[in-house]
Amino acid sequence: MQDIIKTTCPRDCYDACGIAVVRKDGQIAKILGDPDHAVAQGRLCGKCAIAYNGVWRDVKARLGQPLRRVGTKGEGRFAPIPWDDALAQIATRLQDMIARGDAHKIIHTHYTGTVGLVGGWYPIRFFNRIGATEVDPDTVCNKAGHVALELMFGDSLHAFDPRTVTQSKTLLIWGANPSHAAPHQDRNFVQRAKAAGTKVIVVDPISHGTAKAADIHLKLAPGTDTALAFAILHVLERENLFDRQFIADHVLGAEAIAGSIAEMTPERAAGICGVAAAMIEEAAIAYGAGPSLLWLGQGVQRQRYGGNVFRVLAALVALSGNISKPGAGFLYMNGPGGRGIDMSSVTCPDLASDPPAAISHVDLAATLADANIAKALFNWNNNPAASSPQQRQVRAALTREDLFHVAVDLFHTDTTAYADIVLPAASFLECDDLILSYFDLTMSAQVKAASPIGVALPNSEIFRRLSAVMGLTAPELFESDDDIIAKLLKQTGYAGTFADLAKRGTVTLFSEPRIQFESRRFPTPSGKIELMSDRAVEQGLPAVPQLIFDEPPKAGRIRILSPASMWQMNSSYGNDAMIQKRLGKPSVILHPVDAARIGLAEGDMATLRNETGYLTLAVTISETAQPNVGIVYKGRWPNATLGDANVNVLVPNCKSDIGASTTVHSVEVDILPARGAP
Ligand SMILES: Nc1nc2c(c(=O)[nH]1)N[C@H]1C(S)=C(S)[C@@H](COP(=O)(O)OP(=O)(O)OC[C@H]3O[C@@H](n4cnc5c(=O)[nH]c(N)nc54)[C@H](O)[C@@H]3O)O[C@H]1N2
Ligand SMILES: Nc1nc2c(c(=O)[nH]1)N[C@H]1C(S)=C(S)[C@@H](COP(=O)(O)OP(=O)(O)OC[C@H]3O[C@@H](n4cnc5c(=O)[nH]c(N)nc54)[C@H](O)[C@@H]3O)O[C@H]1N2
Ligand code: SF4
Ligand SMILES: [Mo]
Repeated sequence: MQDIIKTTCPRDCYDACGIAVVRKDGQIAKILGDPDHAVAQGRLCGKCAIAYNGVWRDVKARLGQPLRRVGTKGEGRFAPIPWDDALAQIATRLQDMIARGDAHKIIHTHYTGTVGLVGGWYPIRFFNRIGATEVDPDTVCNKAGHVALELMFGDSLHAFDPRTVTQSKTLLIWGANPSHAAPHQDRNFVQRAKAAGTKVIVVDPISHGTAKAADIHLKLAPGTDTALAFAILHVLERENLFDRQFIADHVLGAEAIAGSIAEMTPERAAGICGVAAAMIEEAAIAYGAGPSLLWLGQGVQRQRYGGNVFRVLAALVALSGNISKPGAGFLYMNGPGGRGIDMSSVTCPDLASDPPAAISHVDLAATLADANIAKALFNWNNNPAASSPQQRQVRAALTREDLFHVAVDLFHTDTTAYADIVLPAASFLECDDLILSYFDLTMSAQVKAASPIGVALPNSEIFRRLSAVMGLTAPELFESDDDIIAKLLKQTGYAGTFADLAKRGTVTLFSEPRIQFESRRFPTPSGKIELMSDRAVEQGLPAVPQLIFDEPPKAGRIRILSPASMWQMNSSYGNDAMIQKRLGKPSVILHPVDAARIGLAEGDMATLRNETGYLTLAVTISETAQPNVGIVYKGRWPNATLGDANVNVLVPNCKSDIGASTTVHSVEVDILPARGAP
């Protein structure tokens, strides 16, 4: 007998595709895109179509039972143990640390394994209760942007409603690559808007698919965004495209950046950014005339002054008045709050006796290396040995024999190889959850379609059981997934039950398109958009956005960008054989000018080296890059790669100016021809 279960992809992806799980006699036969789903339209992206029908359901690759380490740390030798033993051993070690007053020396990292509201967030209750230290997940991704937008608008999680694009004349995509990171929205949203007459402008150092298809591509030098944005503001002012009334009523401190605007002519910016002045003028006039949408990518803020860049980009929105009206606004992400969901009802911060402590991912290596500040590590939904900066230093710290390490994952990864205990998690196909797209304002059901592999358990159940074994009693630690899901559904105002939602897959919570900040009251202290911010000063930041930008790399160095790969989701799928074939050899994409200067031909091996590490890669030559800029896509599994490292071996512990966030796109290296294979 064949049946079809509708569910939803819970990857950290803009698209949140609807999935049709085809089952034969109750067993999963095939995972397809849901033909009824407005975004997926019957197609998954290539990477998920492969991995969900490959490694994700491969019982040999998946973890099916708890394991304890029998080899040295990093060696990857483990022996199975029953759940009771695994949980008892963990409980004993943690209880001992807690009794000694070292609870805050229990460090936990988590992030994008699943973005399900339960699977992604419920375990935080446990860590709040015991007083552990969280490695702030956003600091390895998008924290600088969040903090900057929060300072200026009072909220970074209320974005434009993509449906308003029908009223937009221009769509400006700044430092995002939808052709990789949001492949369905690239087709459905960007290309459809363009076909309907909306002018699409992309600002990006590389010629990715979305940039190539755009009306205008401003291919700026990385790190020069501030100069370009101030030049756009210069043109807007000159062309009388500032919204003077909106500024007078709703913007604080516009006059304080007047000097920078006057100074940065398009001609001057052209010299800094490497973009023709005429193109800057054309883009500025299109954006300023509006109504315009601005899609703020996460790539653009992953640089040394990424927070400041976001503050200047927010000034584009504020001074042109491209907000609070149909067809206008900006998108970083649409958070749960806009759909009525209170995430603290999932994470329960009040369970902590002291405010939960947090550190930056950028400090992970140093933290784990220090026995005085890290006694235990839990990693769940996260593969820091592949994803975090200072890869070599992180992995060296993970060899500490006295660091008690528990890993919760679907697979043996580069990180689990160091763990004392490995716990097998159930995948999204094996438990219910709620998924919220962060691009649009829908809500979707993740629906159990199969039993977990072996004795694997959902993240939430693992932490319920551990709480019980540790003798913890707070009722919040034992709330069932069904109850949490029902509570969250009620918060959204959705009239049905989870079973109703499961039948439909995805629902839109608002029948009419929402206008971003329609009330024109911004949740800042002044109620206005704060270009001038006292709160910034309190955080030790300049009061207003600054005209600062990066110089080109020194003396022949190359700036390496490591954005989203088409074939992986962060490091996920790096262990799928078919995906590995699609990925081909680990490579660096160089511009022909640089390849010629260094003396490299297509397919040659080259070593990238800087103060943090080195990596040998095959050379691909393409004008997708630009002179002085190379591309190494993120996410390879070090242990599946000759040389046992990925691009994060080159990423230093350098923090962004705002939010102590990662700076993966500010990395500079020397490149030398290498002999032979890596
Ligand atoms: N150089 C460079 N590095 C980067 C970036 C970059 O642009 N350049 N991007 C950064 C960004 S944006 C991010 S968000 C981070 C992401 O980094 P991570 O959060 O480490 O993301 P993944 O590498 O996909 O690892 C997620 C892990 O969760 C596991 N998993 C999947 N489902 C489940 C589940 O249900 N339960 C449990 N317990 N585990 C599960 C997967 O098998 C995988 O091992 O990487 C960052 N690293
Ligand atoms: N296929 C796939 N999809 C993904 C992911 C994945 O790994 N693979 N990861 C998911 C996650 S966790 C996230 S956070 C998102 C990230 O998705 P995006 O927001 O698109 O972020 P990135 O891929 O890091 O980078 C986007 C663009 O920023 C550009 N960029 C780099 N430096 C600069 C600069 O100085 N200025 C400007 N203007 N642009 C710059 C890069 O060239 C790149 O094209 O994607 C999600 N979707
Ligand atoms: S990763 Fe994104 S594009 Fe791929 S199936 Fe999942 S939601 Fe869709
Ligand atoms: Mo991310």
